[in-house]
Amino acid sequence: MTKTTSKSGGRWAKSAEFYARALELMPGGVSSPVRSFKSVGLSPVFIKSGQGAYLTDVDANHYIDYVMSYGPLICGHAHPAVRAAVSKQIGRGSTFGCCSPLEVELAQIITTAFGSMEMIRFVNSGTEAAMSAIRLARGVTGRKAIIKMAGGYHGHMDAMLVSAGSGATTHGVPSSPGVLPRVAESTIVVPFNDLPAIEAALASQAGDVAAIIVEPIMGNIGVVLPRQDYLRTLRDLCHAAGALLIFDEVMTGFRVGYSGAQSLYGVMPDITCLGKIIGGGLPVGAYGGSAAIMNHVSPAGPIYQAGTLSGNPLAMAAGLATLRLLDPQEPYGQLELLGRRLADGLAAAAAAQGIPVTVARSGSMLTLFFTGSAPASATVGAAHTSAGAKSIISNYADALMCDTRDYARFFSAMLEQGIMLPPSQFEAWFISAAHTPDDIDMTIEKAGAAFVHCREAHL
Ligand code: KE4
Repeated sequence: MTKTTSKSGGRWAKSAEFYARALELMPGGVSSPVRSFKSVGLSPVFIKSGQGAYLTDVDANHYIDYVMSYGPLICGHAHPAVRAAVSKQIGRGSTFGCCSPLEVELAQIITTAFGSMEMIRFVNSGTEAAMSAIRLARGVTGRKAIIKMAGGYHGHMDAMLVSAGSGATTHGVPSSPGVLPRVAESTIVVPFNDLPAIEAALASQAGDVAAIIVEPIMGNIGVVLPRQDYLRTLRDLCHAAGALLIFDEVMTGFRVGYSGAQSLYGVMPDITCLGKIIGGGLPVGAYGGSAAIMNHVSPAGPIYQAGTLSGNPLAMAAGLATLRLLDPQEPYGQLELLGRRLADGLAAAAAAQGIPVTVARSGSMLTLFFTGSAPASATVGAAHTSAGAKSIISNYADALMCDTRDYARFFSAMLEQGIMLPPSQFEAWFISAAHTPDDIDMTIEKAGAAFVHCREAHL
């Protein structure tokens, strides 16, 4: 179990028992790798329940939660409206293998919120959304190559589990065993926020690029914001090369604003991927775009994609209940205030201990980067910085220079104090509408103690 646990005896005893059993039954004892706490050198905590902004684990430890299931729960755990909608629907059945009115209702809300999406297809995960969007782009353009960002995460489909190849703008190489080199070689990996790299990659593929796929605000290397005009120029370069622009807004959709990052930055993609919030905590993904593009998808067109539980009424009910709690103004105004309060408080608490950090944020998603060893070369972005912070993280290479040991120390010290953070430097923290200013202030206070712990580790 965790080092902390061995020190404090049985505080996480039941989690340890569950983990021992889980290790016998599931690879790494988990259903998704990040939950293993491996990146922070600890053993995982097993959660019994969530309520609003709070979690309770199987040992009755309570936490203020900033994981929030990695984004879906913008209104908090077990929201009454979601519980009522799911309870009502489950009594009528969860899935029919037939069309249901709820998928039409949810499609209406989403395509109204996202003006670039005239039509939408529901799937069951963000991975499926990205996988289907890439197949669609290739089918529509008749082209092969896909350009993605280093550190960009679009789910676990083979073509996206690719690292940059030897030549910066040539064929990718598999980043996981089991991905065939010939699949990886059609994926070109370039740094985020680097327009010359995009130009070179497009030129190197001589008209064979089907699409560029990008998280418009990166969230899977930690939160990394696009430089001014980056997205606009990226779109123009993409279209000049005859390629489609795919925005993966699985994390940012309905998160950074009611109409996602594309509205925030005023740049409309050809295809958008969504997930997380649109399912309200149940498994829902989606991809969408113009009718001209989407009508290539079966059965309207020849590009095949299907799913037994796609659009199932139970998940649609959870998604509808959640999106009906949102509008273009709220809870985004409240979340901006809470996000700014937390980011500023973290930066100030770190500065008080002389710990170099950068807090990058967009609304209610943020990352506290421990920049003690990050390059001074990284350019300035729109982020909260603490005194002594050497840089603003602008791409994956910068993020990889961060001090993951300090993050692990900080994570452990916060967990001990009842604050649940994502167990990796390279993830985003999420604030929900259920978090209160008191929760934020308590988190900042506990972060102060955790930064002392980090400072003492350097003495
Ligand atoms: P899922 O297949 O996990 O529903 O979505 C994949 C995905 C696609 N695109 C973006 C931008 C994403 O952030 C994700 C999933 N995000 C991770 C969090 N870093 C999910 C957490 C996990 O893998 O357990």
